[in-house]
Amino acid sequence: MGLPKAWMVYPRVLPKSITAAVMQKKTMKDYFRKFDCNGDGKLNQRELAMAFRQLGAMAPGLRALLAILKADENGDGYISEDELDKLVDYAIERGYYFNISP
Ligand SMILES: [Ca+2]
Ligand SMILES: [Ca+2]
Repeated sequence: MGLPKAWMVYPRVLPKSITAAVMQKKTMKDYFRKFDCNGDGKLNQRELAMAFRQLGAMAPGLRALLAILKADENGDGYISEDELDKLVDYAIERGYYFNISP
């Protein structure tokens, strides 16, 4: 009989996918940070648009605007360090990702 197949596969697959998700978020966070071109510690729409363009966005300006609407919690029009997580969640939700080799 042996163990059910799912039982054997699950424990090996799950930790790997969690690690991948964490890596993905970290990589994307670092990626967005690089686009703070004027060094004010925040991302404005222009800087975000450049980031989304390099991620292959069809309409980076619009994508940046939508990202700000979604992730700008204090409403100042910029994505600051503590809003980066929401920005990353938004980007992943929209299907942006990095190919990270294991
Ligand atoms: Ca900036
Ligand atoms: Ca903000």
